[in-house]
Amino acid sequence: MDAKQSSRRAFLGAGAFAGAALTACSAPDATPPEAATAPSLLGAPVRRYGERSPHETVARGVRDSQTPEAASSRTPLDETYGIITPSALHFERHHAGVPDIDPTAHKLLIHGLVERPMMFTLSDLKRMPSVSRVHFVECSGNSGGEWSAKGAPTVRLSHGLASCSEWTGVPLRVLLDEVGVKPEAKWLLAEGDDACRMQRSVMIEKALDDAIVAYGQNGEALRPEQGYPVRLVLPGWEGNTNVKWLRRIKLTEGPQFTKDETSKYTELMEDGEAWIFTFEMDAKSVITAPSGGHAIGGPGYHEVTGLAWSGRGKITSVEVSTDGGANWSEASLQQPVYSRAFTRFRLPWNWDGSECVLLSRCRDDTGYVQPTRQELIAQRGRYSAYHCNRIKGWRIAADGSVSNAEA
Ligand SMILES: Nc1nc2c(c(=O)[nH]1)N[C@H]1C(S)=C(S)[C@@H](COP(=O)(O)O)O[C@H]1N2
Ligand SMILES: [Mo]
Repeated sequence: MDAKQSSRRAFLGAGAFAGAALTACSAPDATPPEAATAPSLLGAPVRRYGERSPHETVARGVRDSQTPEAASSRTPLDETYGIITPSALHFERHHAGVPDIDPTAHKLLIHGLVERPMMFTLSDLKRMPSVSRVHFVECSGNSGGEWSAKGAPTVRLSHGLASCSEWTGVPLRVLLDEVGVKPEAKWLLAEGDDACRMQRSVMIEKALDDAIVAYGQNGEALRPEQGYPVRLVLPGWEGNTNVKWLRRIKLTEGPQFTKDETSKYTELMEDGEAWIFTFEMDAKSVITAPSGGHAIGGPGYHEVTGLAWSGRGKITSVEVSTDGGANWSEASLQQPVYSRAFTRFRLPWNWDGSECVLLSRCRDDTGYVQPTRQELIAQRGRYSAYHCNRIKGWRIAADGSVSNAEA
C-alpha cells in the first residue's frame, strides 16, 4: 500500500464510513423497492441509433448571440463523468458556422515544400495506418474571465471551453512521409474548409511528433461541429490550431502570420511586447463537484471531484484544499492517466457544515505547478485574455450553496 492509499484508508476509517451509511436511507426490513415495470410489460424495441434517456436533459451552455455562427458553446463539465466528454456535449467554437461537407467529395491537399504534392480522400485516409488517442481540446480563451479577481460563477462559464475525446486518425507524420517533406520546410500552414478559411501556422516538429489528421471521435465519425469529416488534432496546443474541416496543408519555410494568428491568439505582456505562437496550454485543474451553482445539502460525506490537464504531458498530482489553501491533501487520479488528456481526480471529504473554500492545484510531469492568480499575473502580466490557468476556488456556505470564491 502506498502512502496515498493508506492516508485515504485512514481518512475513511476515521470518519466518513465508520459504521454509517454514506448518504442513502437505511432499509430496516430490506424489502425490494417497488418494481417500475410489470413482469408482463415489454420494453421498447431495438433501435438503429441510440438516444439518451428522455429523463436526461444536460446540454451545452449557449449564450444568446447576434452572430450564433461565430460563437461558442460550453461543456457542462460538472455533469460529465470520467474523462471522456460525450460528443454531443463537446464544446464548440466556430468562427463562421458549421459547414455541411459531403465526405465523398472532400479532399485534403498536402503541397508546398514537398517532393510530391498529394490529394487524400476520406477513404484514402481510412486505409492508412491509424491511431486512437485520448486528448483534450481547449480554447486558449477558456477561463478568460478568471484573469479578474472575481471569476465566473459556474464551472461551465469558467472552464467549459475544454473537452476531451478519443480521436482516431492518421498520424500527420505518416502523410508527410508520403509526400516527402523538403529539408527547407520548417513550418506548415493548416487551412479549414469553412467560410472563414481558418488558417494556422504550425512548426514541423509538432507535425512530426503527435499531430493527428482525425476522422474519428469517441468511436464514430467526427461530429460536424468538431470538423467532419477531417480535423487536425494537435495534442495540448491552443484549440484554435486544431483546424476543423481540414482541406489543405502547405509546407513552408516559416510561419505565415495569418489573420487568425495576428488579430487574435497573441498575448500582450506588461512591457508592451506581444507573444505570438504560445501554442502549449499550461497545466490547469478545476473542481467540478461541488462547484458554483450547486447546493450540496447538509454536512457529511461528499466526494470532491474534478478535472486536470496539461498541454505539456501527463498530470502527476492534484492536491485539494478544503480550507482555502491552509492545508492540502493529495487526490487520487483515475488510471490510466494519458498525456495531454483530461485526468479525473477524486478526494473523499467529510463536510462539517461550516463555511469553507475548496481549491485544486495540479502538477504535470515537467514539474510545472498550477499558479495562483497572483503568481500568474507575476509571470504574464494582466493584459492577456488568453491562457488563464490560475487556481479556482469555490465557496461552500453554511447552507450548502456553492459560489465562486474571489482570488
Ligand atoms: N476551420 C476551423 N477550425 C477551427 C475553428 C474554426 O472556426 N474554423 N475554431 C477553432 C477554435 S478557436 C477552437 S477553440 C477549436 C474548437 O474545437 P471544437 O469546436 O471541436 O471544440 O477549433 C478550432 N478550429
Ligand atoms: Mo478557440
